This record gives sequence, structure tokens and C-alpha cells, in this order.
Amino acid sequence: MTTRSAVIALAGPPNAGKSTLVNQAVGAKVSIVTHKVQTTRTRVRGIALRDEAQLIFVDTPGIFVSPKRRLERAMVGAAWNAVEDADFVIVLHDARKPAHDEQTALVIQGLRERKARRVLLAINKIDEIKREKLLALAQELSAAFPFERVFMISALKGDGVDDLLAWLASEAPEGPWLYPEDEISDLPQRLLAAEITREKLFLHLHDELPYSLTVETESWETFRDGSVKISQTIYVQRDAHKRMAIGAKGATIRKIRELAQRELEEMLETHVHLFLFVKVRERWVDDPERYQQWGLDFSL
Ligand SMILES: Nc1nc2c(ncn2[C@@H]2O[C@H](COP(=O)(O)OP(=O)(O)OP(=O)(O)O)[C@@H](O)[C@H]2O)c(=O)[nH]1
Ligand SMILES: [Mg+2]
Repeated sequence: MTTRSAVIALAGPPNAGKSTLVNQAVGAKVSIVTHKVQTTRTRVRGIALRDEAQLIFVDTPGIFVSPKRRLERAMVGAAWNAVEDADFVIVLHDARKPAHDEQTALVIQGLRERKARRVLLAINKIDEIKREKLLALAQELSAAFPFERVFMISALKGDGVDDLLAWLASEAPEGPWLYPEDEISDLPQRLLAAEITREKLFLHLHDELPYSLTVETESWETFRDGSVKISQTIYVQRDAHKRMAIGAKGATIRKIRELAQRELEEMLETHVHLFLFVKVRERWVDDPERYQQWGLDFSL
């Protein structure tokens, strides 16, 4: 068998559906998804097998204008690094937005400056708009950049994703697979577990709070019966945030814990005892350690 492999970076504005597409391509949840912008904070690889090709999708944080905080700069930096390292780049554009959307324009501008290799366009969320609008949108976007191919997809429902995978598999360069056959992600389990809790925090907390917290898995113990005890710390920056995360009589954190535990149980296929601790650490965003473990560049 002639094997093929390709690294495919997904680039696009926050909320375009990059993580949803990676999960759809892999057929499992490897990257968290919420309706809020800036959910993904680092590069996450999701690995799919298609025909004789191993397709390594690199989910990235959304690219946005003038990131100000250190964490935001590191996130956008990680996205561009992924683009530079990839065989293919897929620019994701939310079909509900106009072709001249300034966020998509920013991504296209960055690609021009960077000499990305093979660049494709995927117009996503086609389940949300009328078919007849798509052609004009594709034409306008194609006028802005010489995309090698244009795909129309719904990452959520799966429409068009199979065509995209088939095309990538046929175009992937010949070469050995880069990961073992049964691997679906490069994210260690403790990091993925922290991400799952962060996803629930994103979904249940409001305003700036989701953006000013981080989650770490502190310990992971497997018992003889196969069950697992996972302890995680949620770092927030202020006392008021801690109170909000915990909620009245602990109701908020209890809900988050329940949801995260349930999902971890499904993922690990065993009983999980999840313990969550909320701690105030005002300056966690300026702590290099918080960046290293996520592969983010602290110096940006
Ligand atoms: N209707 C519809 N919604 C979608 C589709 N793809 C993604 N979404 C939704 O769009 C929202 C954002 O999806 P994500 O996958 O988190 O987007 P992202 O590009 O990874 O966002 P960041 O990580 O914040 O940059 C979620 O609510 C998804 O369910 C789609 O094809 N159709
Ligand atoms: Mg994402």
C-alpha cells in the first residue's frame, strides 16, 4: 500500500467552525466547541484516516485583529505558526458573513504575507443560508485570493465534509503515516480533560469571566476497578470571579462538575470522580508555566 499523509491547518476568524470541522473529520471530539468566540486557545491536532491517507488536521485559535493581552497574542501566534507548518491550509469562512468580512480579510491578508503552501477555502455553515447565495459568495471570496479549491460545507451536519476529505486524501503527498493508526489526537488526556471542563465553564459563565480563567488537571489516579479520580484547578483572576464560578450555594460549579464528569465518563468509558477547585491567581496570564504546557509562546 502506498501511504500518504498531510498536515492540514484550519485558519479562520473566531467562531468560524474550525474545531467543529476537526471533530467532524476525525469522527470524535478532540477539540472543544462553544458558541462563543475564542474558545480554542492552542493548536490541537485531530487525526483522520481516509483511504490510504492519514490526514492530520490542526485546529487553531481564531485569528483576530490586534490581539492585546499576552494570551491573545500567543493564541494568534499559534494559529499563524500552524499555517506556516502545514501542507494545506483551509480558510474557513462563515457563510452568514459577507465576502468582504473584515475578519476573513485579515486571514487572507496574513496568508499573502506568509507564503502558505496550498490554500483552500471552505465556506462553512451552509445549513444556515440559502443555496442561491453561495455561488456569489464563493465567487467574491475567490476574487480576493487564488484558492486552489473551494468547498461548501456544514461542519456541524457533515454536508460536504466527505468530499473535502476525499479530495485531501487524493492530494496528500506520498509518505509514511506520522501517527499510529489508532491515534486520533496529539493532546494528552490530562489536557483534553482540562479542556472539557473549560468548555463547560465557557458555556455556563458570562461576560469576560470565561476569558479570564484557565483550567489545569492537577492529578489523575486510576483505581483497580478502572475508575479514575481527576482533580482540576480553575484559576480565576479575582475574588468576584471566584464567587461567580462557584455560584449561589455552589450551584454553578456543581452543574459544571456534573457536565464535565459525564463527558469524561463517556470519553474514558469508565467511572470518573471529578474534583474541581477554584483558586484566585490574579497573574496566571503572566505565568510562563501556564503557556508552556499548552505549547503557547510566552514571549509574544
Ligand atoms: N449552523 C452551523 N453551526 C456551526 C457549524 N459549524 C460550527 N457551528 C457552530 O459555530 C459555533 C462555533 O464553532 P467552533 O467550532 O467552536 O468555532 P471555532 O472556529 O473553532 O471558534 P474559536 O475556537 O473560538 O476560534 C458553535 O456554536 C458551532 O456549533 C455549521 O456548519 N453550521
Ligand atoms: Mg475552536
